[in-house]
Amino acid sequence: MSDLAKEMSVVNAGSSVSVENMAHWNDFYNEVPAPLNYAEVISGVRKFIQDAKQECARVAVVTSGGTMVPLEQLTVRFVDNFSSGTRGAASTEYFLDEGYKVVFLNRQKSIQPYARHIPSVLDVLELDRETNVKVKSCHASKIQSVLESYEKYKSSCFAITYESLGDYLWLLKGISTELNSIGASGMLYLAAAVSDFYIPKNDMPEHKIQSDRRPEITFSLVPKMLRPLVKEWAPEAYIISFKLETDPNILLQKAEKALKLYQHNMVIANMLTTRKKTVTAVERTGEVVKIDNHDEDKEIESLIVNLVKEKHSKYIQELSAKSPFP
Ligand code: 9Z3
Repeated sequence: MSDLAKEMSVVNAGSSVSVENMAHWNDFYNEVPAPLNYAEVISGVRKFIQDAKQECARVAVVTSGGTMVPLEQLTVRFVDNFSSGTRGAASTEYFLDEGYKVVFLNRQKSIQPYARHIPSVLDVLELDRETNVKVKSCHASKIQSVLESYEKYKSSCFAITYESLGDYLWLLKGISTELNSIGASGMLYLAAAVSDFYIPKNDMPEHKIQSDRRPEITFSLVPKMLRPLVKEWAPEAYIISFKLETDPNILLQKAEKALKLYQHNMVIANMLTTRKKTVTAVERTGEVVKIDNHDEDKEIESLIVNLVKEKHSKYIQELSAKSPFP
C-alpha cells in the first residue's frame, strides 16, 4: 500500500461499520464490472466529441447527482450520497447558453436540464371538454419558453445516466479519456456527489441482509480517481472538482489539500446548507474567488459558469501560447 493510502485510511473499529484501507485505482476497475452498455455509450461519446471538434466547439463534461453503493449483490439496500442534481442540471443549461457542447453524466431520476422548470404533468395538464388534453393556460407561456430552449440545445447535449458508484466511475474513466482527444478545449465539471466508501464484491453478501442480529458492514475506501483522471485519462482538459462539507472550519483547507494532491485546475468549495447562496472557487494558482448570490431571480450556477468559462478561456490561451503548432 502507498504512503498516501496509509495516510488516508480510516478504521472505525468501535462500531459495526468499518472502513478498510484504500486500494490502487486499477484494482477498483478489476473488481467492479463495467455497465452492460459501456462500449455503446463510449462510442456515442466519441462521435459527439469528434463532431464538436469539427465545429471547434468546447466540450464540458458535467457530472451530476449522487452515487449509489449497494450493500447486497441482489440489492435491496444501499447507501447514497446527497445530491438532488440541481447544480449539474442548472450548470448544463448555462454551459449550453455559452456555446459549449455538454456531456451530461447524471444519476437516474435526478433533476434534469429544462424539465426542471416544468411542474408535474398532472399539474400542468387538464381535460378539455372531457375528451381532449390541453396545457392549463397559466402554464402555457412558461412551457413554451422552456420547450424553445430545449429544442435549440438538445442536439448539443449528450446525456448519459448511471445509478451505482461503479457505473459512474467506469463512465467517468471512458468519457474523460475520449475528452482528452480535444485537448484544452475540454472541461470536466465534477458536481456529482461521489461516495468515498464501497463494498468490494467478495465482501458483499449475495442475499438481503437479515435483521435477526446487528449487521456488520465493512466498507473499503474508494481510490481517489482524481489522480488518474488528471495524470492519465484527461491530462490536457481543464478540470474542476467540487468539495462538499458540513463543517465550515475545514472546507477551504480541504479544497486546498485536494488541489495540492491532485494538481487539477480548480476546486469549488460549498457547504451543504448554503450551497445555493455561496461557493468559493479555489484555483491551483492560489487565487480564491468567493461567489455570493444576492439576487433572488438569479441562480448561483449562472455565476459559477461565468467564472469557469473565463478561467477555461485563459487556460486555452496559455496552453496555445506554449505550443502554437498543434
Ligand atoms: C457538490 O458539492 C455539489 O455542489 C452538490 C450540489 C452535491 C452539493 P445539488 O445536486 O447539490 O444541487 O443538490 N458535489 C460534491 C462532489 C463531491 O462528492 N466531491 C468529493 C468530496 O467532497 C470530492 S470529488 O469529497
